[in-house]
Amino acid sequence: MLGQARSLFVFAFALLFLSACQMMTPTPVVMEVTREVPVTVEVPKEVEVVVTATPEPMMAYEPREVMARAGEGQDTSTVQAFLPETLHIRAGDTVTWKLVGDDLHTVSLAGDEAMPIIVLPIDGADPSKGVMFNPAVAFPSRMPGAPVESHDGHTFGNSGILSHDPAGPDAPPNDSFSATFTTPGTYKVYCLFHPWMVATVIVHENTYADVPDQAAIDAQADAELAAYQAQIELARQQGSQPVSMPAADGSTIWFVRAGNLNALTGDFHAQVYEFLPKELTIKAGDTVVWTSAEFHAVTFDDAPPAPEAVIPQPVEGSPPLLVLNPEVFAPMRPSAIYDPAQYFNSGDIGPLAVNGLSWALTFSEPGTYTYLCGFHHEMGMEGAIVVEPKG
Ligand SMILES: [Cu+2]
Repeated sequence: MLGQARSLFVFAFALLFLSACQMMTPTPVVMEVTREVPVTVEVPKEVEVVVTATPEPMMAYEPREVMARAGEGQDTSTVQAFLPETLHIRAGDTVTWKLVGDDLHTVSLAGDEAMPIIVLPIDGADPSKGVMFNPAVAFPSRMPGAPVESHDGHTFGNSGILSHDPAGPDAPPNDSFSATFTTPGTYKVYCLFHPWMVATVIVHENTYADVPDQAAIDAQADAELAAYQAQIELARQQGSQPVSMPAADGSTIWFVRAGNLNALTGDFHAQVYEFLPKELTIKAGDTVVWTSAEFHAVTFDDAPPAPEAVIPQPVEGSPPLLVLNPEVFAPMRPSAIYDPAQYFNSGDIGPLAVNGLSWALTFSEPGTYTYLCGFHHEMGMEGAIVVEPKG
């Protein structure tokens, strides 16, 4: 979701990363314990002999840092999953999730309170005055330079919006999130943008021997990725053929998928961020209906470049407000018949959207009309409708 807004976060994160983030890993603790055990030996007479036994030194558990992935897939191939989906670690271990794919995600740990909602009114109460990303969602819970957060299930922890782009002129990108799991138990890790993107961290006692090493974790992640990539190829094939039905007036109604996922399984983890078919040839008078598999928009932009999805609004002394641009998020349909001289936009359509699951437009004039997804065009989500003369 919102791949388009990536460059804006450069500005947004600049304030948070004025000093370079220092990654603080826990110092391994090695304790040598010598125990003096008094042993009383019975000997004749009143002589008492005390023998001091020195057992093997006990090695305390050495905490590890293991790496996992948040999201995978390049360009329009999108894997919305934490890889591996399940991690076995020991209490005291630190997990670092690194953003690998091109889409935006968060790595978020639930605390005792409900997770923050994604979007808030700028004004506090009145959404008609504009909405923004909730700062609790958009920005990291850990301040730059602060130690890695410990998580025991009671405190909210959040990466903020992960992005490959640098957070500022001299700052690294906010592209990973680490947490130290202190207490045995089972913990869930969420992406606040993609509700189906959930990982499970099973934290064993620190004496537990059978946890996978990094090589085994990577192999598991690669195997899960390969399965998702196979689903992406299948979804792409399923969406490549145009689908149509005759309309009552003799014209044709065409269906284009905005984004696609495996139609048989409906699995949201593997998605194609494309219009399928990408280019569709129709006749003048025909209607195109777009349906969405996720969070996409159909945007015919009369005055390129396309508007930014998020407009940072500076705030003195704190991170900017990340205002959602209504030009991209809200529907805009000046007429039922397409007019190249005007801006048409479906707003967000699909299962995560508030504007409905589909959006339609009728084309009356021959020509080639390109369009894009207002949220994902930077990832390559663009299409074209070729309108041929009738008859
Ligand atoms: Cu999209």
